[in-house]
Amino acid sequence: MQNLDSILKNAANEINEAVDMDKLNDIKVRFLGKKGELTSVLKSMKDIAPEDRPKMGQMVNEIRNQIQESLDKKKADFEAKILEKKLESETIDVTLPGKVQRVGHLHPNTKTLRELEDIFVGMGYKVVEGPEIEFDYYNFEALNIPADHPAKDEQDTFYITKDILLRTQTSSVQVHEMEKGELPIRMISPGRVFRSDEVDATHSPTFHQVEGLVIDKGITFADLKGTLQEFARRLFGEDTKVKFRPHHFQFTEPSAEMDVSCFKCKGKGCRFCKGEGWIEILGCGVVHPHVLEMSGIDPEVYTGFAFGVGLERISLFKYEIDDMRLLYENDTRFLKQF
Ligand code: 2NL
Repeated sequence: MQNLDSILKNAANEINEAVDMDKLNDIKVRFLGKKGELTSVLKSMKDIAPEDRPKMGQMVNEIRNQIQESLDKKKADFEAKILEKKLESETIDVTLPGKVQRVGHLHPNTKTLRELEDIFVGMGYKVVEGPEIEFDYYNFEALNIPADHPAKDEQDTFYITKDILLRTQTSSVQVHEMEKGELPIRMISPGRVFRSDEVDATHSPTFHQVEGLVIDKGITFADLKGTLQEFARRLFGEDTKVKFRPHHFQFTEPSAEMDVSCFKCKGKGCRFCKGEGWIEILGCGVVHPHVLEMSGIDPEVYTGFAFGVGLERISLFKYEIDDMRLLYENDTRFLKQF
């Protein structure tokens, strides 16, 4: 019994002085483990008088429980201290200024494109895309611009081989659509086009176009005027006026350029329209019968109109930007304004 008493005292002392979890575990093994001091007391029961054995067993159990309790308590102390340290080192200063989550937005060109698409989809047109690399045939020949025609010079482009080039207009997409022979056609074809141009405020070797094409029985220049006038009103506002000036394109006859009244000055003349009151925004015309014929459409049965808009040109005008290069430089200090 004296032995038990000293075991309890020793254990209590050691637990009290333990400095970490490892030490505690060590103590547990030494006092309570299979080869520990208490177990060896139990093993020596055979030397004790049989009538004292139950009492002895009970005491050993009590001491085991007491030691276990002290160990648990010390362990809880350690855990509390560890947590306290962690909380101290990981404190969050809720008064610090927050990090601003910057949200981007669409590029002005993308906004303009979506607006154009919405307008024409609303009028029943479908949006069709096609390859940027094309055969000379689809870019020029099928649009009434034969080899060695001087009109080809105006649209000088980048050639990959003699017959394969970077498209100068998205009309090529419309030629593919006409060749399918599914009529009527009501489509727009937005996309990137290429020209061998020097960079300046209004030119770039690559820009974007949206071309439109309608082919059906009985389509006339009146349909073209009505459609494009409605387009201009939806894009620039109800009171926008339009003006058609005669022009020449190889692929349309007759052809015209359409001006819109300057939405800034309402036609009075300002910096944007260079005092003109009008701004040129697209080229258009009645599809040339030979163009229909080449794609397998009978010009005696079907007629159509077509137009081409430079996307950047519209963006510059709508967002009052005076240099096209600003749209390509991707300087967010500039772009975030729109
Ligand atoms: C411009 C304006 C235009 C067309 C594009 C076209 C397409 C087919 C048939 C006939 Cl498939 N025309 N597109 C028509 C008139 C003008 O673009 O300034 N182009 C150089």
